[in-house]
Amino acid sequence: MEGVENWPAECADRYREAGVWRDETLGGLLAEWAERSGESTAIVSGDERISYTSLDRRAAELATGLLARGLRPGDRVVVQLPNTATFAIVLFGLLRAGIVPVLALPAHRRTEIEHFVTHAQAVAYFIPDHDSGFDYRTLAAEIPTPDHVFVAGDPGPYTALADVPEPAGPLPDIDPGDVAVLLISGGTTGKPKLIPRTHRDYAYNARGSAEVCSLTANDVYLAVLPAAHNFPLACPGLLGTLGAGGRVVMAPAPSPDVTFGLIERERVTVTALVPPLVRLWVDTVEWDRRDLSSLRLLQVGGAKLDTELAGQVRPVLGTTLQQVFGMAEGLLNYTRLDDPDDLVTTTQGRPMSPFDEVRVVRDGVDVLDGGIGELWTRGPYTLRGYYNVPEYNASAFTADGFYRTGDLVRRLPSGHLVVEGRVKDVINRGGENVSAGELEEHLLAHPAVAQAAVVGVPDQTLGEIVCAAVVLVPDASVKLKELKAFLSARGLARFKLPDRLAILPTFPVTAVGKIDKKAVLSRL
Ligand code: OOB
Repeated sequence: MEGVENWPAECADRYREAGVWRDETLGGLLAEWAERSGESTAIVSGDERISYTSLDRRAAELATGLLARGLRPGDRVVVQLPNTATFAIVLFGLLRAGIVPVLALPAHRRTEIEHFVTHAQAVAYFIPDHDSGFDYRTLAAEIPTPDHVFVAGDPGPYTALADVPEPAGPLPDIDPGDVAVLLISGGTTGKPKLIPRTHRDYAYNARGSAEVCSLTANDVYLAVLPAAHNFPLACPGLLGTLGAGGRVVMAPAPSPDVTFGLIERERVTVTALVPPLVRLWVDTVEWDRRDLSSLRLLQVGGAKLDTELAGQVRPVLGTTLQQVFGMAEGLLNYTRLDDPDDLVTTTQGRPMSPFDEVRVVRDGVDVLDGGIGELWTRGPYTLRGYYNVPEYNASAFTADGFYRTGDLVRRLPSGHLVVEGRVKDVINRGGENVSAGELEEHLLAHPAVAQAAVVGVPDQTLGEIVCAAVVLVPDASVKLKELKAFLSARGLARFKLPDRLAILPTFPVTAVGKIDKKAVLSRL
């Protein structure tokens, strides 16, 4: 595929010899899993239960049908489907046909979808008729229309997805080094970028993650976050669970009223959440009596989990916590199941693979363990360049292939990383730099504060001033003066104290449920 930067040959050889890269494609793996697991249930979605055999057959039939309609291997399409069995069938159908999905999230709207369609020159768009009260056909009508719009459900003026499958016929040979999917970057600056993930690197991503989580055929994974996001898709998520022979349950919404019922009914053993959802689950368990005792592992990632909330996971939810510091670009860090509690509650884990190379860099030089710097990384499942943006890639990657993550981290002697914020998330208050991440942590230590987001607000005199936006715990109250005294008592420098306090009822969140700082700023 054009616009994709490959790993240099010597790296490829090394990864292949070590067996981390194998001669496998994601579509081919499904066929192997179907041979192994046959009639066991692969996917549960509402009342539907789909076996491995049936998932494999339906993927092959969809692939055949798409090729018969003129789609070609290497074509790009945009997929925007909620957590349903259809998501899995469409994904594997495309993988089988060698058609590359841009995995959009259900919350994306015209600006993002239009960008994906034009940037990837997509020839098709896959949507539900409606979901969570939104009619996706109206969105299809607003974008430069690709050749095909396939609709799960009532197609309106478009093509019903149900009409596409044909009896399975010959399918193309696919190279394990070909791009399998284009993931969306979670980046907060500019338009989202597209991340090429190859069959073999993504297969390793899922397999390595399943190993770290000790997944077996007895595991039941609940997809709570949108399945198109890397975390629930392959860390180990849907792909890792199917690889282990387990069962994936699709949650139509992340709220406890939906998910707790599914955990009880399906005896769910593993799931993954972003921190704001952990807060909601912990608060709900206090009065909700549904049985969550089957849950053995709760993965939390996507944004920093504060230590106090981390400490509540085992006592309140009755399950082992795993912190996951990952990125759609590749590198995954996990706390291990046998790590001591203090590492699990206070760090964001260590790299998944012995082949992950990690540098912590400040002003161009590597800092010693314990110092804070920007995380640079390369490895067998970390991209070498975003799709088709050569100018951007020139600054996002070093000449020798390290991806500059933009995350500020501290590395402990054990190799565990602590995320300290984002390189650019610094407020310049009249020439003094205030790290948003640092101040947020201190704010969260205040008993009245449930969630905190520190943002810079334009100011005539200082350029920028520090605004602490907070969501309070129920029935609590706090004043700016009191917060400042509290922060001073914690030994914080005077220039770092917030100039403004904004109390919000809830925080706006991104498509995957992280606190959306840009949107917070616009609400002040
Ligand atoms: C995951 O992926 P993305 O691509 O949506 O976002 C990646 C960024 C990271 O660069 C970092 O800034 C932040 O999200 N992040 C965390 C974190 N996990 C991700 N910041 C602090 N603590 C954490 N535990 O968010 C993602 C992908 C795979 C697995 C898990 C998360």
